Amino acid sequence: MISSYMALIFLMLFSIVSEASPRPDSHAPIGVMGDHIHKKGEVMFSYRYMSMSMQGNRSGKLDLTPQEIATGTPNLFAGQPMMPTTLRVVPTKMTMSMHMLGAMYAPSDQLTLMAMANIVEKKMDHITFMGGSGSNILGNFSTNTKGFGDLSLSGLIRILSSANHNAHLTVGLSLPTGSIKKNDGILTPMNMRPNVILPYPMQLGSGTVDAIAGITYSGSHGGLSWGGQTRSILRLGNNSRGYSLGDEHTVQAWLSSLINSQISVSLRTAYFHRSNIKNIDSEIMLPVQSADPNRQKINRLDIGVGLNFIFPNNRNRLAIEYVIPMYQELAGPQLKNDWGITVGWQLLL
Ligand SMILES: [Cu+2]
Repeated sequence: MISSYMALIFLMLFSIVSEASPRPDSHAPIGVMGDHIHKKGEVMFSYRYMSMSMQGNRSGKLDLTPQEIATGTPNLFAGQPMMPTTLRVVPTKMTMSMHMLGAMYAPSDQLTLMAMANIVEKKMDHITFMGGSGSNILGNFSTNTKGFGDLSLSGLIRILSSANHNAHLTVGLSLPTGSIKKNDGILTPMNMRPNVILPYPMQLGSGTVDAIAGITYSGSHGGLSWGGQTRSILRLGNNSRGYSLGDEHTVQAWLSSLINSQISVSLRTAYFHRSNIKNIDSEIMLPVQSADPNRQKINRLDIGVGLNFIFPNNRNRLAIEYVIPMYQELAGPQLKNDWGITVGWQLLL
């Protein structure tokens, strides 16, 4: 009799513990930002390292060679002094890496506050074609930028909370802590090497205060979990150099499966849209696609595979996700996304 009571108590304790212990898939794949909220009083710190690579050019859905661009793509600045009629500098590859630090704090069960800061490093490789026409190559050069990106501050507001379904709204601001005046040396088609303000994709921030808005849902049943998120970044006005980057919208969904109580694997698909730049930085005037405000729009569908790991103490999480594009349509020519990887560590205090 006593032993069966003991067994019952043990069973109850065990079930309470296992119910209370978080699952590795209670966080979305690590490439998703602001995917979860916290219980009152919880504090979480996170570090993510993101690396992405772009390679080759495309206009619309058509791939273009550097020679095709240098001889066939009109230069926005044609007609101005020293300006060729076609683009004569062609980006061939770009890499970007980012160290992202995040902090979350929940003043109540309904509200989680989140801050994210990052350090960005970018590198772009180019071919410079000789003179105003033809397909003779003058040389190659790379430009590099590095520094703080924009700082985001958000509130995550719970709108649905049940055993298997959760949802929250995200409202926030991105503050223009990233530079929009980064410069570096380039090689011009006339064989000069001036130091110039670099084209838009090499800058580190938007220069504007941006609104962040989104909705996130997540659910689970048995060994499976899933979720979806929409997230938009809306530029408020023009920046100090007179332009505003295109608004960005992401719509995504993911599915995760438990391997055991510590490890889950995930599959994610994300649709990303970015508009062209409005207005222009009057000092960014080069015969290169990246200097054209109307060659910035992106429609892209990505697919990602990931792994989440939660340490037995339930306080530390490690996660990794690898993403490749399935489809991309670019107001081009623009460099195509090739792959991206995110590795993250999250610590619940
Ligand atoms: Cu968190």
